[in-house]
Amino acid sequence: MSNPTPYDFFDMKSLLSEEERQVQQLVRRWVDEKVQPVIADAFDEHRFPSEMIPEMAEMGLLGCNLEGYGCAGLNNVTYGLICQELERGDSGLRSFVSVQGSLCMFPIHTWGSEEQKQKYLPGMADGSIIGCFGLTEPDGGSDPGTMKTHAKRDGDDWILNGAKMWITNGGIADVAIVWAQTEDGVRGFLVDKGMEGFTTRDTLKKYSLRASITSELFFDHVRVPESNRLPEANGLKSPLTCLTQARFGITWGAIGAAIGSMEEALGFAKERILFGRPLTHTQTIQRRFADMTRRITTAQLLSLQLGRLKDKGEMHPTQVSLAKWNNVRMGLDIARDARDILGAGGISVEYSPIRHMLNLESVITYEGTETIHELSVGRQICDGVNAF
Ligand code: TGC
Ligand code: FAD
Repeated sequence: MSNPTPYDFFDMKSLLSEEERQVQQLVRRWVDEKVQPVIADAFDEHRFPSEMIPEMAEMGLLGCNLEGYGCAGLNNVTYGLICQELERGDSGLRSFVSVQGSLCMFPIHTWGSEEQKQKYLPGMADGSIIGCFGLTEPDGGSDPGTMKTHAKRDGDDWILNGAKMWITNGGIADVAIVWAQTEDGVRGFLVDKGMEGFTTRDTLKKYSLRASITSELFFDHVRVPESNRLPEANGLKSPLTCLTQARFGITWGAIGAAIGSMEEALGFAKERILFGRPLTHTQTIQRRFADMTRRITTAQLLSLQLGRLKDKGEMHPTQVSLAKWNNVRMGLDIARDARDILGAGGISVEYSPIRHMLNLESVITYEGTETIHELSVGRQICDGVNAF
């Protein structure tokens, strides 16, 4: 019997395959060597470190759980572990990978024509084509069914009008997956950068996800060929299905942010001498680290079982909702507590918890707010009654 360790208290490692462990180690090492030394400055400078895209692509992280077209074909648990390690670095990197893989490559892979798959997927896997996903609009992201962006058929083309807001990667994207209302319901369109009438504007002065690009997208009579419509995407269910993929990764990513925060605070508390003894020798500090360990461990086991269900094709969207709600709340609470344990130093970007905490303020809002996930779970257990 081995001693439980802080960040793997229930020996989750033993539940992973050799391949899952190896990929996790690879990404962890890369984050420690390449991301940790520079990410605080990138956050401070409000800069997405796009120079890291080729390296992430080289490691096979983009669209890693998809098959073919240059994708790595890894299982979903491995995808989750990748998200965890990236977000231990910064939510901005995990966001980039979530959007590229789960929100952009996934719909092309699932509902695209063969021509679209050949045109976009290999380039998206090797990082030469960047995608963004436009669902949210200024009038209320929680209720995308009321979207105003619309596309009208005009011969062999569609005419797209409207606007999207809060779009990750928008300003650097080569292609935007845009969800629009049509006479036949919601449909998905591949809007290429440079199409006439399509413009973007970056959202500046954010206090969260500063190492990530967030933008508005504007469509003013953009002529989109029918060949750029996702032929098999049909109704609001399609974008919501993409969200389920990305939310799954977020449940793991939040664990990474929590671990990153706790590592920093625990290292500090062991060294900080107050009242003649290290902080870790006091009862309340031990209780706080014990509580962090309890919550991280619970989240790890939740996400692992979710991943095993997903790999068997048995994962239900409301299970993802419960895990996103639980794990992001856990990550945010731990980041805040770790920030406090660091004392005044904790407000400096020199330490990671405040960065994780600020980032998680976005993560708890995007991909469905905490309330939306609570109501999704509530609806599931209360006979499907919709209380939204
Ligand atoms: P509702 O009637 O519930 O559903 C319509 C149809 O969709 C199906 N469905 C889902 N399918 C797959 N996954 C899910 N999560 C699904 N949720 C619903 C549902 O079964 C139904 O199918 P059918 O066959 O009966 O037509 O729709 P509703 O209008 O009542 O809305 C439900 C609600 C509130 C849960 C949904 O609108 C919602 O999830 N709202 C939150 C929106 C959201 O999360 N937006 C995120 C935008 S993208 C983003 O934030 C990216 S951040 C990326 C980053 O940087 O990492
Ligand atoms: P609203 O929907 O206006 O919600 C406001 C408040 O009302 C929230 O607290 C909410 O929980 C609450 N609320 C809503 N409905 C109810 C109800 N029925 N009962 C009680 N309370 C309710 N979107 C994309 O499409 N693509 C992206 O790439 C993307 N990236 C993002 C990146 C960042 C950094 C951020 C912050 C957001 C991003 N989003 C993206 C948008 C995100 O998905 C939305 O912000 C989110 O869905 C919430 O929508 P909203 O901001 O309009 O809030």
